[in-house]
Amino acid sequence: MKLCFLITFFITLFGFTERKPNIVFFFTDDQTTNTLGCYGNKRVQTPNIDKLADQGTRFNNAFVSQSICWASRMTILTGLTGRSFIDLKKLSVAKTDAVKTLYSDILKQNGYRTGYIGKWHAKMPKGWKREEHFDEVKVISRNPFYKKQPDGSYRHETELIIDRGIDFINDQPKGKPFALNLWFNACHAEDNDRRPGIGHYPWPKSVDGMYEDITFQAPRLNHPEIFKNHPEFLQTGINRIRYYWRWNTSQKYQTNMRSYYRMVSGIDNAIGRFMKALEKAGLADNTIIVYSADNGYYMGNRGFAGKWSHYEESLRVPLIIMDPRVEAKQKGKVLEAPVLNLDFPSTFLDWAGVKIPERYQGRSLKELVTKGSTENWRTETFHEFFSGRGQNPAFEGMRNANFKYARYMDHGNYEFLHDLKKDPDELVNLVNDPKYKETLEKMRRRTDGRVKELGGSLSPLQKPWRKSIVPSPRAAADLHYKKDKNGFISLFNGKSLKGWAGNKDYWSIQDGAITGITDGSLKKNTYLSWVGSTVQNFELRLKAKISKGGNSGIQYRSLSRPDLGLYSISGYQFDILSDNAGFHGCLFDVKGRKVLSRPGEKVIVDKDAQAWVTEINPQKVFPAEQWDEYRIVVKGNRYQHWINGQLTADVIDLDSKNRSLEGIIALQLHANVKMKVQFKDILIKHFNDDFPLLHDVPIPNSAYSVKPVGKLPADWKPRIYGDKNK
Ligand SMILES: [Ca+2]
Repeated sequence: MKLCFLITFFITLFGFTERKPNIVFFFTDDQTTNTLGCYGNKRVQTPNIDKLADQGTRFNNAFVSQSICWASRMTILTGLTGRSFIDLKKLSVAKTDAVKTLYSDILKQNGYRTGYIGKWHAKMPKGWKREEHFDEVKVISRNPFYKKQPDGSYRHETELIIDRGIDFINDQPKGKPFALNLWFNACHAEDNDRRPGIGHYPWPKSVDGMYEDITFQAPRLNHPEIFKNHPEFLQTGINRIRYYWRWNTSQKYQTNMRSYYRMVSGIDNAIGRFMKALEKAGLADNTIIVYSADNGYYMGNRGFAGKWSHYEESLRVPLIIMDPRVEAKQKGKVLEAPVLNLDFPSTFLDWAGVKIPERYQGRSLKELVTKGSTENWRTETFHEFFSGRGQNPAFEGMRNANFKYARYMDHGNYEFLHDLKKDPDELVNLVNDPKYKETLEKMRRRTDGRVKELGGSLSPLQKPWRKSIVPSPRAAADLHYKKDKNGFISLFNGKSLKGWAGNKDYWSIQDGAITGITDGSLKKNTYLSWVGSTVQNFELRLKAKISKGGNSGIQYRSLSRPDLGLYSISGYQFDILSDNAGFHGCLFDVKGRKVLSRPGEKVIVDKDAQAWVTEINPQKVFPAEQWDEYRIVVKGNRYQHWINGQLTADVIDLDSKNRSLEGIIALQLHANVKMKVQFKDILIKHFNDDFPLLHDVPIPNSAYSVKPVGKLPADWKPRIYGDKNK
């Protein structure tokens, strides 16, 4: 003992000890490998992450043991798989023993300064304090991704996490090693904001406009038969419901893919900024960088969204480790060895020269990175899922280079066996194929054994399993909301702006109504948008009241326009103008074709965007300052508006280039007008998403052009449709 102490003393005194490396762990949320350049994606721009791969080791077979945010994070913090760290009786909180000493505590005991910045998502026992386990903790969450700064500007969480990370390294005392966790919220969706684009996948400003001109290919595995091949519990689980939030229509898919890619590039940009700061601080040559994600992600493949289930998209994550100290010949290596998130804490401790606790279930990746050697490495990995059990299908199973086995315990042990060599897309279930009988039995036994080692089987499900969705709903917007006896859903609770997004400087609740007020100083139109879903075919009913001189509108099938501002919207509008019978109730296309009808006009918009009046109904004018009943019916490409039962617009839109078949609902507050507008009793009923469109509707020769907006010559006269062909 004494001798030991003396040796340590002399080694320390004469500086014989190896300088301990710093560790920076970039951890993203919800990302598969296929959205990074270094993993073969030619479109996404991730030069800084690709550079890490060039200089480090890229793992082609990195997986998580349980594919969900919190469990993956807990596994890294504890060094244990889910069924080992969890209280198996409750399944929702960690065992006290499992979280008493995290890897960060052990690093701290061994001279490290530890930091945790970003998304915190863990299920710790009562009284557990994260501040006791890291020297510095700064939790930065999403919802919203954009945080208001003291100067009134907004900054994205990705940037804020890197800002604090740079502060951390700039404060680093000389001669002391550090371990810094930078755990992003991106690329997680803002689940409760289902406006495609900046609503659902908010990206940082630094990547505004990127990928704007790209049309994404449809998901590779999107054939309906692939989805239909699944057992009912996978067709009706949350993988399916979120598909309808994100990917089910081309418009949603394109907008959300673009936005998701921006989130990835936003992280890449921020990492580039951090790497420069690390260099500047003189720390780069002794800092190991780790890049990974908490779980994989379905982006439309198989008719799915999210993570959770057993396929590769869900379990596979990117992993890049760049240790600047390794020999040049090891740089840029790609390893096929199967590794897990479970291996991270063992690796961190190994780098620090600290003994890995016996209880840890993962292994150190150190030798894999320094020597590229995978000798005696594991050949199989265990995977499980049991979070939100009862609503999410729980499974357990094993994966090796040739096969994957999974059984869904709460569904009669429904089994999957995939031959990963012959069928890497996992489209064929070989469970009933006699040729694979032996393999199946072996995989079952391996799973049984591993389950036993890791803490045993889960107890049987107490309550019956609950479906989240029917496999193919008739209207995606209908999914989450309670309907009244006539099929209407309420979009406003009469009390708060819950479910709506907009600038709270202008929007509030007064007298039980959504109220927009401006003193005339507003320079750009601002909008309050419904975030619950996009809409396609529907009937919308509401009451509105507008002040004298006011100018407002109800947007539908519209688009977020972050290029014009965080709360800008364009698209179809039911125009509300209190004193101006020339527009009140008409159909207007904001930032597009402008006026498509004037009040009372029946209109057909031809394929070249020209609106033709085919009929006109005289209009009664409704005074300002009174509650009026508004009604909008949209079916296919026909749009009808009513005020107090009077038809004010009836438009058929044949202009396939400019029309919109899906989009969001929003309320407008106009710039440069002093006004107040109020909305209440907002009800919507959704019709089928596949409502047929009208084609080749004949335009009578007597039809005349709709009077445009703006200054017109004194002798302006409408064009006559029949003259067009003369
Ligand atoms: Ca996640």
